[in-house]
Amino acid sequence: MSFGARLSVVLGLLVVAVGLAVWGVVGFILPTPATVDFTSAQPSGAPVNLTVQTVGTIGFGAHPTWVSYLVKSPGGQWIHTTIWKVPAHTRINLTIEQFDSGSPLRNQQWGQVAGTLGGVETLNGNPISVYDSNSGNGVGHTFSIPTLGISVPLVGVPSTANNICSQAPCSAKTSVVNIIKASFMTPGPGDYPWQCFVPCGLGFLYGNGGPMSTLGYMGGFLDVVA
Ligand SMILES: [Cu+2]
Repeated sequence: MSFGARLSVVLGLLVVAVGLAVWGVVGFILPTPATVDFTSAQPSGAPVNLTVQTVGTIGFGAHPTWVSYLVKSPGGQWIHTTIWKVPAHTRINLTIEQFDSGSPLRNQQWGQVAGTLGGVETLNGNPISVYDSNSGNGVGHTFSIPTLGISVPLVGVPSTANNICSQAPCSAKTSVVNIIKASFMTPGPGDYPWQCFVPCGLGFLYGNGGPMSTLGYMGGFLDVVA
């Protein structure tokens, strides 16, 4: 190997080492959203009630204009995080308060309810197994856990409503809302990523940057424990 070749190998390895160091330090410094623990919220084996909300603009924090999920703690407090600890092999009764408007889906597949008990969600009390996003108010977000085959489309509120919430936490008493409910069973222990599949990151490339790619907004983890 010539001196030049050896030099470029060394320089190449140096670049990789520096890159890994920067990646590690940045990852360490970046804040991680808190975990809300639902494992002791009810007697062992009993269903867990998990209530979340979606809002078009969260109205506070580092990115007040971003779209986001929030979760209601077992104590009844709204918390801005997307990491939820739940017990394994347990029925989760999910309630999603959807305060955001919607639009026709780029991929109609995401109008399909999947992986829930009975293969349905209820939209303001009416069971549906699929939603045609080209009708009505379209779909704003999905709650999807790809590794579990679960997906719940969140039908949008009318974009013409004059009481659309723009400051979280939102209240169904004062803002237009769609209440979506679905139940599913948790699998064995593990960290299961969940996310929204509607490119709702307004102002970002193809709608997939910003809140769509930042933990704590349109994606998180279901931390399933034994
Ligand atoms: Cu979304």
